[in-house]
Amino acid sequence: MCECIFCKIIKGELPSYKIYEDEHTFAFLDISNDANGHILVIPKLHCENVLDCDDEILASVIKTIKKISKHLVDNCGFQGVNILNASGKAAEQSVFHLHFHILPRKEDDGMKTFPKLKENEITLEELCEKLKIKD
Ligand code: DGP
Repeated sequence: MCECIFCKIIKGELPSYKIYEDEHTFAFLDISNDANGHILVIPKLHCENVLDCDDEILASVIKTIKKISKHLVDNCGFQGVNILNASGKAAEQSVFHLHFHILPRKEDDGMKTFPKLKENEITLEELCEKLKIKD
């Protein structure tokens, strides 16, 4: 039996506030009840995060994220969204069923959803050499 809490939410074995559902995806309110409507979008097929997610399933999750984001802006009085994902323990993922957070934003909401990080000591050129995908 699957012990994953998000799988249980999809199956209705745990309660949730559903925002949207289609064949491959499910969206519901985050339990934290913060950020004027913090929404989680997940695939129905279990995977841990973006690193092991099937490409087509991931595409359907992104499509649902766009649909909900447009709805928030077109119909719910928001002017933008932040879309966040943690993939892996090192990235502070806490529930290991792929999920994207949607945070609806208003221009004057005062929320700080992007961390200001310390500037690197190595140059952009060095970083690019280290990180780029080589043919
Ligand atoms: P992350 O840290 O990116 O893995 O986010 C996990 C999110 O999942 C966190 O914002 C809280 C949310 N969450 C955890 N358990 C539940 C639950 O049982 N119901 C709902 N609706 N959200 C949950």
